[in-house]
Amino acid sequence: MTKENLVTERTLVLVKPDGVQRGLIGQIIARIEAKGYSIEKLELLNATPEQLAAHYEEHEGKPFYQPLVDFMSEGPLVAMVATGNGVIPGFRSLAGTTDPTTAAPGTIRGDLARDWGANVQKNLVHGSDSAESAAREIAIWFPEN
Ligand code: RTP
Ligand code: MG
Repeated sequence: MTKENLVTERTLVLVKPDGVQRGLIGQIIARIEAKGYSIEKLELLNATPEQLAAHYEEHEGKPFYQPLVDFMSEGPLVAMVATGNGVIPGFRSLAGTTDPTTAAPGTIRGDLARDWGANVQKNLVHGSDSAESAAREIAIWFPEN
């Protein structure tokens, strides 16, 4: 089977409000495209409480949950569907580890983000962590499909 015949994966990427506010949308998209992934859908929007509750349901009850939802409501974010073989782990790798303080140089978080917020890590991007998460999250942010 050639690479071209493999089923194309989709992942949900968010540029979080800190990334939009800091003017980093273009740099983040450029890194995704430079890696060879494609942007299939893209929208700048203000997240609704319902979208954030659904998106972060796995974190409900954790100490950083409410600060996280508040941070994600601070301003507009960019929701994207990125596609390409291996894009789910591939984008997580491009993003770097959750804490930007220790995220590796060369990653989005390692290069472009710095420290912890008071109660939550302002780490610029979100990427789905599995095929199941991607399908669930794409339906939250692009419900028309
Ligand atoms: P993401 O879901 O945003 O792609 O990031 P992730 O998988 O690396 O991190 P996850 O554990 O799913 O946490 C979701 C987001 O919550 C914030 N967070 N803050 N202790 C903290 O301050 C803390 N822990 C998590 C981050 O914004 C993280 O990306
Ligand atoms: Mg996560």
